[in-house]
Amino acid sequence: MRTLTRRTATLGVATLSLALALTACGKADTDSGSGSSDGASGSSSKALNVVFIPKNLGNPYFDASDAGGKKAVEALGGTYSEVGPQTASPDAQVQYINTAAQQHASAIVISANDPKAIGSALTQAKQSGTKVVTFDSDTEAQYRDLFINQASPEGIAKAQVDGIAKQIGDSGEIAILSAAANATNQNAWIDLMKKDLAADHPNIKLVDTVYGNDDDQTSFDKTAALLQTHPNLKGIISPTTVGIAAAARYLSTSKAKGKVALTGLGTPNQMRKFVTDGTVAEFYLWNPTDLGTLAAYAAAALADGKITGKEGDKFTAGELGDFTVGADGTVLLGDPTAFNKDNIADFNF
Ligand code: RAM
Repeated sequence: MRTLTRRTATLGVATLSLALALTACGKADTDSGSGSSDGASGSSSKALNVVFIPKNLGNPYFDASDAGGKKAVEALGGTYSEVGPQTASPDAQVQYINTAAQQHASAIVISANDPKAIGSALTQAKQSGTKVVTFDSDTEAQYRDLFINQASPEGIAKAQVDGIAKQIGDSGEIAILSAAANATNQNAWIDLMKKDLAADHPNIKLVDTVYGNDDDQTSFDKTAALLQTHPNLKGIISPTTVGIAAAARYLSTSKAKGKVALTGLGTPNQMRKFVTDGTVAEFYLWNPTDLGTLAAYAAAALADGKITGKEGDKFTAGELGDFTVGADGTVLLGDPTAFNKDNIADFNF
């Protein structure tokens, strides 16, 4: 666990100047997506105005992460807004990126549904002075200033593969229920999971990978279809909070409950009842609220000119402490946590 430290005096000065600039601009917080339109473009004297764009709205994971972002932006005296599409499709975020850039947002914080599809919109935003921070799911590196990574992809993949292996006696058929087919984060984890399976679990056979598009009903239906298509299925890995919750809901009332294991990445609040009723033994996640907090502080440090996003840059993320930019403009939050019946009551997100 990361040691908690207080914000530095330097950041306090930055906070004050941002607060003064905001007062001058007279813009209150808004959830409507209309950003500040003070006409400046990315200079350090500009009021902080950060636009969060999740993969899709109505996803409790992003509700938690963006709440962390809102709190951090407001603690810095800035204006926060959240806008985004209803569906997690590749280019659905483009219009929101364009609007944020036209309104001269200081920074966009975005989780990408596709590594390329939003690239030219982000490039234009950067050219007009808006800093671009990806978090949770990255784009190709040239389209953003920083990527805030929740945990190492290797650690996330291994936790899920070892988890399903433990639950099915390290042998038998499994399937993956993912998010959108092009999602950068899920696809990176799936590639690593396949490698882990091949290297460490030769008796587990991955028979199918299906996509629920981070949509509850689609994920529910795909779970039903998986069980029908693969009658010998022993386990499902769902590396998406939407997918695992929908799959758990399906399993909890089906005759496969307790016979087909389910693990993956979920939020404790969505999964609590399925751990309690025995549908799910264990699943994994990092703290999405902390991820949003870290992304917001990184965005503010970029917008304020305190960092440029190069390797070795250092900044402070409020009570989360100090962070250093690593290779490829990536900042790492920490390790994933395992949730099961012994600890799930301790978490509320
Ligand atoms: C869903 C989204 C998100 C992912 C989590 C685990 O909420 O796909 O990008 O990080 O699951």
